[in-house]
Amino acid sequence: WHGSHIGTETLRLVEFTAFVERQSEQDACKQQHRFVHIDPTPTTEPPLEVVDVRQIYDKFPERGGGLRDLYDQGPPHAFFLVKFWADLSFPLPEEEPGGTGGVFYGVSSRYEGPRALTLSCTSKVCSFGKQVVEKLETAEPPHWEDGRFVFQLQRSPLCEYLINFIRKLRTLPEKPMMDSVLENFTILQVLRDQETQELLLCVAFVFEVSASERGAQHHIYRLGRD
Ligand code: G9O
Repeated sequence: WHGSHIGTETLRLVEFTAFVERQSEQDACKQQHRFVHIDPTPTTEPPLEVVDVRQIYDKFPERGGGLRDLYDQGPPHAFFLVKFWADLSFPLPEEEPGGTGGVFYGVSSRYEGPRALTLSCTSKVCSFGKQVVEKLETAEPPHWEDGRFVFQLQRSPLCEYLINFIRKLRTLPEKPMMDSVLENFTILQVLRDQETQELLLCVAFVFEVSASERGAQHHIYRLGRD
């Protein structure tokens, strides 16, 4: 499989966003800031570069369902790496006049594929390669749209660990300090067919902060092993 996006013949990631939102008291509308974002990719993009999965083993648990075990079980073409440059430059909700009310941290993602299945998503947040939070979610039942099934995990609340992590990160004065903290912070997501437990996608996320004027960026790689 040599596409330019995160996906296989069974499941493809269409969109991914982690955001903070607050209700504005003046105009009663929601203001959203995206920390990270993956847009639907045009199919004209070049094929993805490959990163050797062994280079990132130590950033995740290896055994007991960790990255090495998962990759051993395969299928290898379902493994991807995303480097995010997160945009943390937004006014602190806490600093807004009127207090902290109405702040929501969430993640929304969308996938598509040819099979109607029950999609489960496990997320492992890791610090120094050790899992600190694990979350298991099930996508909404898929709906049929333009000849394929669409799966959504909408507005899943970010866990307290991640909210506190982002808040603390933002108190650091310089990008290099934030980046050195982020060197030891990773997230692993595994998507499976809930009934058969077949692994459909495995995505490893690593992070830096974006230079403030550039906004959120990302780069996607395939994970390989010769
Ligand atoms: C620099 C930090 C940016 C944070 C981006 C967060 C990406 C979120 C990926 C999904 C994680 C879900 C796991 C979980 O526990 N959610 O609460």
